[in-house]
Amino acid sequence: MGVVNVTPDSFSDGGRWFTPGAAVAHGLTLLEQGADLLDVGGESTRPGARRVPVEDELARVLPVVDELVRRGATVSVDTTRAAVARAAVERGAAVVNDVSGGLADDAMAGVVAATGAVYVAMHWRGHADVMDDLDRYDDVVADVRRELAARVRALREAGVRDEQIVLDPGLGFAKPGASNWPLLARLPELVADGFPVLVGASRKRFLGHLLADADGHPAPPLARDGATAAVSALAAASGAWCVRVHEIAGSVDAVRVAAAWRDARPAPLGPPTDDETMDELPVDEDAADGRRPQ
Ligand code: PMM
Repeated sequence: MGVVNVTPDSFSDGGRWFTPGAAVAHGLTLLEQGADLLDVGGESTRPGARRVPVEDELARVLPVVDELVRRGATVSVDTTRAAVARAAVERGAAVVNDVSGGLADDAMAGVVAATGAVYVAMHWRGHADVMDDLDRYDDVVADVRRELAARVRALREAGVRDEQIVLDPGLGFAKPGASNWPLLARLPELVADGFPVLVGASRKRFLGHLLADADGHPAPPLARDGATAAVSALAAASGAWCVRVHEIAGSVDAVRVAAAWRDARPAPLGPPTDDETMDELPVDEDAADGRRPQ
């Protein structure tokens, strides 16, 4: 999933694709580089960011969705607002990517149920201006899985079908640097919950801290793409369904490496048959002598 931020202030690429023409051109470049899906967003979720009025979000997003759909792209709309989600899906967006998992707008689940769109429910605890104060966890992986399970229950109650749902651990959202790593290292636990999983690590602060210079200054966002691609490879190898990234080429290669690696694995070993037990393995008597229990 390639990111098309139509915002003046995103932390990683703020303002670069702010006009509809620039955003569409950028989206087409990402497609050429191998993106399967384009995520169009009109509201920054940068820590501390203020909300934009819904009319502004619609005005930013819809012309870009229109044109990318017309050009044949599979489009996702990155929004927490039901009105924006509905308008984008009516114009051909296939996916609603909601960083609030439905918590920011009570009407969202109903719109998702009514439209049948694929819905990415991300783990979220509050808007960008307050999220850095909402970062207490007992066990970050267990807490995120439990809170996502609550979102799944609410979505089902509103009539959303399981086949529509994708889950996302919400890296960097109400999560201080260190707590992002267990969410990645233990991704198979989230995958095992049974829904496709999306990972959005691209250029985030915790990667900047990982790559800090000798004086402790974090690497700037544009210097985090190598680390992002490494996360893409490991996330894909851990069973992620999708990675959301700003720089596509490196992550496309990374995901291909993960797929080739997986495909070259031998089939998993089953339980030993009777004539395959350890007792039946040939023993090198000389080498084994000194190590046999007497
Ligand atoms: N991160 C950002 C925005 N949207 N959506 C999902 N599903 N997962 C994420 O981790 C995520 C997201 C923030 O990054 P940006 O400002 O660079 O777009």
